[in-house]
Amino acid sequence: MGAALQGDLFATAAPALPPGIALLRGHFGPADSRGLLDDMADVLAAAPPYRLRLKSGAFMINRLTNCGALGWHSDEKGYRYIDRHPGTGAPWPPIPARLKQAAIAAAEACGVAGFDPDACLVNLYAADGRMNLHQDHDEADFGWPIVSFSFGNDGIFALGGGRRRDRVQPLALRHGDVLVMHGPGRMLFHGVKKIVPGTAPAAHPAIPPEGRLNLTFRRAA
Ligand code: MD3
Ligand code: FE
Repeated sequence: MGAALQGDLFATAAPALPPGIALLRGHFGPADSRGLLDDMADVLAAAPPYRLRLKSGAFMINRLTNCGALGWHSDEKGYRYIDRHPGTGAPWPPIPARLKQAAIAAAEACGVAGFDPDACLVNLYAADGRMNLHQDHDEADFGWPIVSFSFGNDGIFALGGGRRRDRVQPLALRHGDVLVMHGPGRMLFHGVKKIVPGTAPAAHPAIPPEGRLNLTFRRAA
């Protein structure tokens, strides 16, 4: 093999993901994606996305909502799962059957049997959306995975280690991608650095214009 070609291969090879993090690149094709997004549009109508207010009084940059028996929320009492939309006072809408089944199937494809999500956190990123580095630790049993679906513009995801100071590796999460965090991957620090304009293959009413939609399926209780 010529040196130049070998150099190219090394330059373009995707960096290996740590154990417990599985990326199913382009898992959902255009038709599947559209069907799942149509279901999400119904969820967004029943449970309007809202901004969390921080203790400082400032508002978080992304909007969020939930479906499932429980939904992630934060207020003066701190971060936790609650059973109602704080604005409407109504129970969160159920996780649409196709979405729930797709999350279970994605977990199974990564070797996890018996995943039964009771919460789906819906994060809506505008063009300037981002998410600070954090761990997800409000769930009852970290033995269950988190399954993430991405739609819309690419998000430049930052995947770190078990400590906040560990170095992070960038990873583009694209329309139709699925990421599964399990076992040694479950408690890694992670965040979203930026949204890349013009990278979404198609617009959809459930995706913020020029933005990104991320769904994370969790076992909260
Ligand atoms: C890696 N959301 O909602 S999804 C979150 O793109 C969240 O909206 C991001 O982090 C987003 O909490 C990332 C992918 C993800 C979710 C949970 C993880 C990656 C993870 C937990 C451990 C390690
Ligand atoms: Fe997270």
